[in-house]
Amino acid sequence: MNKTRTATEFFAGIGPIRYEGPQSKNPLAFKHYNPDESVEGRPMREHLRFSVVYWHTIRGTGSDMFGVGTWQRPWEVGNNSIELALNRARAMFEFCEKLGAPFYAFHDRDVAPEGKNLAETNRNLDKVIKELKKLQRDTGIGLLWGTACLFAHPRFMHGAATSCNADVFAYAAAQVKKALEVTHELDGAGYVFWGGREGYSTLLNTDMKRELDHLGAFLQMAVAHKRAIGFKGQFYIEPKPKEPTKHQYDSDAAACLNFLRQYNLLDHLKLNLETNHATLAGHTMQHDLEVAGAAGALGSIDANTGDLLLGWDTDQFPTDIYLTTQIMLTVLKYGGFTTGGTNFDAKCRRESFEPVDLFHAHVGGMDAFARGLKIAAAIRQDGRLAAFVKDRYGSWDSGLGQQIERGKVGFAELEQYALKMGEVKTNQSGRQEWLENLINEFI
Ligand code: XUL
Ligand code: CO
Repeated sequence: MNKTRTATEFFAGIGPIRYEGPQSKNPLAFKHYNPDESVEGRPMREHLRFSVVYWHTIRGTGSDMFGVGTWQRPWEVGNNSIELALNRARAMFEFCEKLGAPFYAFHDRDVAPEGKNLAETNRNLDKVIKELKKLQRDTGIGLLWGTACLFAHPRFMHGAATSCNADVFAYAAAQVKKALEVTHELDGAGYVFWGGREGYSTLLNTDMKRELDHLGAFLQMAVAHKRAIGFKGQFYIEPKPKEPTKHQYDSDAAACLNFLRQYNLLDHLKLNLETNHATLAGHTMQHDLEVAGAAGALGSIDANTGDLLLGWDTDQFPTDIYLTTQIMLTVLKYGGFTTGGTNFDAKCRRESFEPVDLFHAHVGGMDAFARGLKIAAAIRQDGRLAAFVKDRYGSWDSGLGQQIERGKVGFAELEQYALKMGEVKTNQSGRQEWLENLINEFI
């Protein structure tokens, strides 16, 4: 640990964070996340694959629409130079190393400043990528996924791939091409497409079919470029229903899957699901995970939580054990993460302005997921929940149900069956209240 620290230490006096067990009163220790502890035959570190985000943790300022930033970030010295970008990279790796997070994630523009033109911007990016590569090598910390920021610059006011302006589509394509190349260079485990402004503010000025066709073509081009450069990482699409636009095309897991199917992309992209996006779509996170899992497309998660009394994307750190239990029940059910992981797309509150608050936030999130993982494993080990669900569908395991599932009967045979039966006499209780009590036995 910390073998790479040479010059400046940005989180002086903090870390490394260690597992001290549930009795510990040390706020900067894990009570439940014990990376080497085996759960269902796999160490927790490999189950959870925690990742820290560049945009909130290193680049966030704590500003909101009513006020400027409040966060103290010792690496933010001087203007937006390459020197500052390199400092931010070192701060990121110091943080991940002290926290014990094996991965990080970034947008291209988080890591290096835009230049006068695209060529200069690409050169800026290359300079910082070189340093990130070195930091990855020195620490063993890897890139969970890269992405391109296609929403902050004014050129993307109408969207990127779905812009009404073909020049913007071209610019976005060039930017994603480069972002894919640097993600490949850093051996990223994946690449995320979040449709930053791919949606509309009003249908009065929008040709929806044309925009969706363009988005499909854009992703086809990305798949082709991935193949051309030999990038083996997993592509993901990240659903979100609104914000910044009134309606985002990738609104939820089901909408994304339908879009991917329509444009022949289902074999090439899985889903990166974010809790607060699912709740903004009117779903639970577990709902969207189940939708993705059923389609074989559960890829990765952006771990955070919203405030259900507020209608926007508050990106809070997850601390709710029911939430993490539900998430891990579904993740384990579908075989766990392979290329994906638990990426904290979350930020401290504006009032939590000290660097140490970043540690409190991540330690809490990691412990909440560790508990969710252990509780989900215990529920699975106990077996009563799974046995109940299996039994509930027992009528499909033999006889008529089995014949229906195997496509052996049609409406005519079923009519004969129903006429003979007279009335259904075999319904059983759904036992929701008992099942809720059962979950509480483990929490
Ligand atoms: C926005 C969001 C993004 C994506 C990456 O709500 O979640 O940060 O995760 O572009
Ligand atoms: Co996200």
